[in-house]
Amino acid sequence: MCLALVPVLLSSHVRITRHPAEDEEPVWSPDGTTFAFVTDREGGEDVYVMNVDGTSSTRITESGTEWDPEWSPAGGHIVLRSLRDGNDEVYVMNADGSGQIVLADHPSDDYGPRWSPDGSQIAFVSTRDGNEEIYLMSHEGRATVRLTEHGAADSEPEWAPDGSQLAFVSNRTGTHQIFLMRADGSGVKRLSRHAAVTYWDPDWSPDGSRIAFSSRRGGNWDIYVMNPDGSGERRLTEHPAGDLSPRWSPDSAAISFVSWRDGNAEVYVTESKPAVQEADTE
Ligand SMILES: [Ca+2]
Ligand SMILES: [Ca+2]
Ligand SMILES: [Ca+2]
Ligand SMILES: [Ca+2]
Repeated sequence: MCLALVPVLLSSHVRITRHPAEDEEPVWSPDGTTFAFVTDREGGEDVYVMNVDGTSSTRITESGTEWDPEWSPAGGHIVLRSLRDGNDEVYVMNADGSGQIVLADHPSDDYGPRWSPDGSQIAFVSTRDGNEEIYLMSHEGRATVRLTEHGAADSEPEWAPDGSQLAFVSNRTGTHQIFLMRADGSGVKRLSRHAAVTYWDPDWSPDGSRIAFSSRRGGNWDIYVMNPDGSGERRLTEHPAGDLSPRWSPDSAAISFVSWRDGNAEVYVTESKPAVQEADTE
């Protein structure tokens, strides 16, 4: 693999949380004022909301086994992964934590929910057919259909902003790579171009112009962006600590992420300016 490194000015990173607990999985609310995130500040992992400057954090779940928060496109609801029933289920609740309802209710593990841009469907991951596959259900938890059918692990679904395609992660070619498929599961093609490295956490910018992701290269996780055709990878973080979980701001101008650079997991925000351009060739 040939990486042509062209150093330019690294983008600035602003630290949002300052707490000895593990603060992870920040997701911007659609109006850009609030993060939902996961933290173990009070014991187990629960979902909290806070202002985007890190103030006024409020716990909205209570089981201590909650992950994968995701806002509804209209902002009134949060869908998440919960282990409260003994296996992973997808739950939905009002954004203040009230009205919690199970959606994907199955003895298998069900997790990773991502709401479709029009609000009508939720993509999620389930092991109900023997290995990790990606499914769609209605936003009310009905009419579940399977999108992937492959013996490899298929996870991390992420909608294109126009709802026509989903990006996802699969290790069907040996390493974890980012793939694209149509919203009916057809037309699967590999998007990421460096077969020897690990890709994770795809997140499509709301303006459709780029896909952010995390990637482990040389043993180090960093945040990257690429064009929606897989070209033009650019690295946004350059730190030996783990940098993961990128999420675009609603205006596509900034990316939140998690880093362990200050000794425990904290939430940071970076501008999305390119830091290092890498060649597309392997
Ligand atoms: Ca922390
Ligand atoms: Ca389940
Ligand atoms: Ca599979
Ligand atoms: Ca790093």
